[in-house]
Amino acid sequence: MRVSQWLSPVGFLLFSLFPAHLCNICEVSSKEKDKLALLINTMVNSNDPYSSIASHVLMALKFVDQHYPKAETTFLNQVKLNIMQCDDAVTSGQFALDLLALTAACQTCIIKDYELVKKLEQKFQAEVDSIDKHGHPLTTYYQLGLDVLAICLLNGTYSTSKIADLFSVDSKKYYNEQFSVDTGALAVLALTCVDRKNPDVKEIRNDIRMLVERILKEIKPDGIIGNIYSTGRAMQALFVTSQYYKEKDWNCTKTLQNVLNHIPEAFHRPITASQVFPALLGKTYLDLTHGSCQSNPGDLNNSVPTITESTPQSQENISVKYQVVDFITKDFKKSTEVSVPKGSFFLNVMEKAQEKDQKAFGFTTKSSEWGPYVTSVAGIEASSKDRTYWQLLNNDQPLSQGVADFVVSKGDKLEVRLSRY
Ligand code: B12
Ligand SMILES: *[C@@H]1O[C@H](CO)[C@@H](O)[C@H](O)[C@H]1NC(C)=O
Ligand SMILES: *[C@@H]1O[C@H](CO)[C@@H](O)[C@H](O)[C@H]1NC(C)=O
Ligand SMILES: *[C@@H]1O[C@H](CO)[C@@H](O)[C@H](O)[C@H]1NC(C)=O
Ligand SMILES: *[C@@H]1O[C@H](CO)[C@@H](O)[C@H](O)[C@H]1NC(C)=O
Repeated sequence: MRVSQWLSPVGFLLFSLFPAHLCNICEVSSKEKDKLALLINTMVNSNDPYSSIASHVLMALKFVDQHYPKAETTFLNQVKLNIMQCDDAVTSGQFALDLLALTAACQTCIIKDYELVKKLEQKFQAEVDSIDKHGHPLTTYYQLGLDVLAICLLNGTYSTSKIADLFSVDSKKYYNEQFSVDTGALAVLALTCVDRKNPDVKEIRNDIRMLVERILKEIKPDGIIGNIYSTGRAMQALFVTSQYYKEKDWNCTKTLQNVLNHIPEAFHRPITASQVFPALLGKTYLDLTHGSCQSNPGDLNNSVPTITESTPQSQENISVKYQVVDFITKDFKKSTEVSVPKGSFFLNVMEKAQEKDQKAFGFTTKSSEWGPYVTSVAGIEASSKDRTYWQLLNNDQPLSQGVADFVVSKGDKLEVRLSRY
């Protein structure tokens, strides 16, 4: 059922196929159409040089009937470059994303000619070997989900029993204090692809059932699943697994409405916009191999609506607490209180503390598609080799945003805590 052509008034033609009984949105207000257009705008105007943005945007644009030749060419070249580097440093998950992006962009010849699926299988095998040897993958289970999804969609070879075993629900894989909805949802998509190509493998279906059950438990009263940034991925997982739960278990309309309500402010980065986008059209990564690869010039009208947001300007200062804790050795703990202008970010608090005491609060960051990633504090470096990271918390709760995105409030008890993952 074609539900709507949401964006036609602004010149976009978007075809959305919601699973009819789950998320039957027949009326979308013009404000919401504008919001989808805003996400597209954020994606196509990105000039951040990160290959994960390029691949995610190409995947998202697959579901838009409108073409953006300039952006598509730039992103595609970036993906090709990343692939042709043949760099061992390209992680398995990024390589998988690149292959999915090539598929979305109808570049299947490249995949065949350069035997890229075989290369991905090798990278995936290296992850599995690491699990056998060290008890954890080279990267993360999230990336293993990307690997299996791409290998499966591109008809690579794999053993269903090994995959069932790999994604079985146990704490090491999906929990880092909390259940990772992102990781669980991606595993569901990967396992569902495998299940569709190899029906009746009991263990695969059992994994899916347990993961779906776990994801349903993360639905908040307002419809958000996990946090706002995992909701799109979780929606994709629930779209393809409706046989595993009852209609009353998930009010899809509520979830969709709430995500739309968070546009634009929560999705101002191209990476967040492109990750949430497919679900808002009722699409999933399993649809990447469907649909035509013929170009459809459509009506080229790129006028983009703007939503004006008033950001309150105030001179008021607020005071927050801030502490740095090495939770691994328990050897280091230092706290302070700083005053920052209202509306400041976590990063501003860290800078203020650093000015006061370079030794205790000095820090370094590395830029990424999600903004700055905190790499060291007080001279203590986090390391992916030791699987440690500087975790961000407020009032003892882990944050769902990075230091450059989280806005602090009066009285907050902020913390950076060296932790394991
Ligand atoms: C695995 C993972 C981690 C691992 C990364 C370990 C590793 N070496 O791979 C660890 C546990 C370290 C981690 C940490 C954090 N993460 Co994280 N992480 C993920 C997850 C599940 C998968 C990332 C991935 O493998 N991508 C695939 C590969 C191919 O892409 P990549 O670009 O190479 O991935 C790198 C970045 O994603 C980066 N990264 C991971 N998380 C974050 C968060 C921030 C703010 C930054 C700047 C970078 C970053 O680490 C990856 C490896 O280098 C994503 C979910 C998602 N939707 O992407 C969340 C996610 C990206 N993380 C998130 C968050 C909030 C955090 C933390 C801020 C949590 C916290 N309270 O401390 C911290 C970062 C703190 C800091 N030091 O600045 C959010 C970001 C939301 C947002 N709008 O910013 C996401 C979307 C999860 C969510 N739904 O909340 N994360
Ligand atoms: C593009 O669409 C907008 C909004 O519908 C319209 O006002 C404008 O005239 C169109 N521009 C062109 C070149 O078609
Ligand atoms: C994978 O195999 C299926 C069934 O044989 C086929 O329809 C599909 O086109 C193949 N996909 C790719 C990307 O090769
Ligand atoms: C689902 O949520 C929407 C929006 O919050 C609400 O209007 C609707 O009544 C809910 N439907 C069901 C079946 O609970
Ligand atoms: C807030 O702090 C700044 C810098 O410390 C200072 O210049 C300003 O006067 C303060 N504003 C108020 C309202 O106290």
